[in-house]
Amino acid sequence: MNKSALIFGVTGQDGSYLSRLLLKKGYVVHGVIRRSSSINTKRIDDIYQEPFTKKKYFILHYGDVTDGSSVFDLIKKIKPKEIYNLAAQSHVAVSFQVPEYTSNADALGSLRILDSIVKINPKIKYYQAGSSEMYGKVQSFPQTEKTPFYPRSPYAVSKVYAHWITINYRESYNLFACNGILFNHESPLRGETFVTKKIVKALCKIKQKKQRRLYLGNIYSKRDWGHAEDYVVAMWKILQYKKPDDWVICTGKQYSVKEFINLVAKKINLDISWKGKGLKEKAFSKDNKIIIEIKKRYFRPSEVDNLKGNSSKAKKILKWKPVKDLNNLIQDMVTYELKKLSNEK
Ligand code: NAP
Ligand code: F7E
Repeated sequence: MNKSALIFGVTGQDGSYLSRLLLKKGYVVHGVIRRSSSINTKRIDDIYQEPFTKKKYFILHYGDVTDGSSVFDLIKKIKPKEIYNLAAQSHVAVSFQVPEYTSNADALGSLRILDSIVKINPKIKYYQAGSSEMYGKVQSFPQTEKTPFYPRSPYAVSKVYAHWITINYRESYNLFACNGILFNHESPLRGETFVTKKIVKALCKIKQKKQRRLYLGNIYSKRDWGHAEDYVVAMWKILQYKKPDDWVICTGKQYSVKEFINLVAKKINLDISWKGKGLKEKAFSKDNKIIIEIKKRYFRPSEVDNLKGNSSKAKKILKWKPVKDLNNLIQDMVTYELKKLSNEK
C-alpha cells in the first residue's frame, strides 16, 4: 500500500518541491488548491500533466485553511497518513497590509487542521511550516530550537501562534505534531516579490537591456538563505523520525541583501558599483547608468535585521544537511531566468 500525504499549500514553492519528493518516494499525494480567478497552479502543472497513469498518485482538491468545514471534510475523505501544512499568506511585508487575513490563515489555519486531526484520527502525522521570522529581533546568536521568539510582523506573530498550538496539541492529545523552524529558502520557483527572485529576475533583464532599473528597500538586512529542494527533504525526515519534535533547518551561513546582489551580478558578469548612503544609495552600471535605487515604500514598519541559524540538532539526529550552497542556489535561479528570457525572444 502506498503511503498517502495531504499538502495544504501545494501550489506554493515548497508545495511543488515536496510533491515531487513524495511522488518519487512512492506516496499518493493529495494537494489542496484554492479557487482563484486566474490560474494558480503553474508550479505544479508539469507534475499534473504527467501521463494518465501517474494522475492517480497526484490528486488535487479545492479547499482553504480559512474554511474549517473544507479542512475537516478533506481530512475525513482522504484519510492521509501525513499532513504537511505549508498554506500561508507568506509575505512578511504584505502581512502588515492584510494582518487579519494573515492571522486567520497562518495562525488559525494550523488550529483548524490540528483540531480536525484530533477528531478524525489522532494517528495522522502533522508538519507545521514554522519560520525563522519568529526569532525577529533576535535574542541570541545563532538561533537554535532553544532561542526565544520575538516576532516583528503580523506574519511572524501568527507563526508563533501556529508553533505553540502545534506543541499544545502534541502534549494535550498525544499527536505526532512537529514544527520545522525553517530559515529563508529560495529556488527558481520562489514567488516573484521575494527579494532573491526579484533581484535575480531584474539583474538578468538589466544585463540583456530588457529592464532599466530595480527598486529595493533595506539592503542591509542579513539572511541565512538555503535551497528549497534541500529543505523539503528536512520536512519529510521530520515526520519519519521516531518521535515528534521541533527542528531548526538552515545553512548556518549569512549574507546581506547587498552581498546577494553583488554575487548575482558577478555570476552574470554585470559590472556594478555602489555610491551614496541610505535612501540615496544607488548602484551604477559600467556605462554609469543607475540600475538599482532604494525606495522607502519597500521598507517594513519593523524589520528583522539579522538571522543566522544553527541546525546541529537536525544534522545529528535526522542526518539532514543542505546539499546546495548559496553559489548553487544563485546558479539555479540565474539559469532558470536566462532560459525563460531566451524562450521569450
Ligand atoms: P508560498 O510560495 O507563498 O506558498 C504558500 C502556499 O499557501 C500557496 O500554495 C498558497 O496558495 C497557499 N495558501 C495561501 N493561503 C491559503 C489559504 N487560505 N488556504 C489554503 N492555501 C493557502 O510559500 P512557500 O515559500 O512555499 O512556503 C511554504 C510555507 O513555509 C509557508 O507556510 C511559509 O510561511 C513557510 N515558510 C517559508 C519559508 C521560505 O523561506 N520559503 C521559510 C519559513 C517558513 P496560492 O498559490 O493559491 O496563493
Ligand atoms: O525579504 C529585504 C526585506 O521578502 C528578505 C518568507 O518566505 O522568509 C521570507 O521572509 C529581506 C528583508 O523574505 C526588498 O526587508 C529589501 O529584510 O525575501 P523577503 P523574508 O521577509 O525574510 C521567511 C523565513 C518566511 O518565513 C517568509 O514566509 O530583504 N528587502 N528590499 C526586500 N524584500 C522584498 N520582498 N522586496 C524588496 O524589494
